[in-house]
Amino acid sequence: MSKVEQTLSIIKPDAVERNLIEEIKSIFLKNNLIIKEDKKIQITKEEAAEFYKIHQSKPFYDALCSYLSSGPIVVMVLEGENAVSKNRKLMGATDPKNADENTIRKLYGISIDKNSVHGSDSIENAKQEINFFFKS
Ligand code: IDP
Ligand code: MG
Repeated sequence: MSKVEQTLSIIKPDAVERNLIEEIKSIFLKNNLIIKEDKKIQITKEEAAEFYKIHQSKPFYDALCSYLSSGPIVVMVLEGENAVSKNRKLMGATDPKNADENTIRKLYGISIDKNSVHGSDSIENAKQEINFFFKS
């Protein structure tokens, strides 16, 4: 069963810095994900801490929040059939070393922390994350 869904994608600072915005967007478009919303912003560490609060008990939480707020990011709402799982598949594994060939993280990720993209991991989280950046 396929259905049209929305998911949140973020192009992280390492990829924005390397001018990979258009390359990454083209991967979504080629795979039938429409970019419904799109903005380039820089968030504060406090905002990053709120966004990533699900990870607050992890040893890498502080570094993760510092990193996401360290430079401009591009936040997007992607829409298409099975958008949540499709985006996760296009992104590849969290650690670029383990990511499949031709995934965004395999192509562009530098390391587990500088892994170029974020994507919502469930429909429920997608709704929350979209609302976080694009309040309706
Ligand atoms: P995901 O981005 O593939 O969904 P999560 O487990 O949700 O992965 O972790 C969120 C982010 O935290 C990852 O994208 C990565 O940048 C960072 N991260 C995850 N695990 C580690 C780690 O073991 N060390 C450093 N950073 C990590
Ligand atoms: Mg995650």
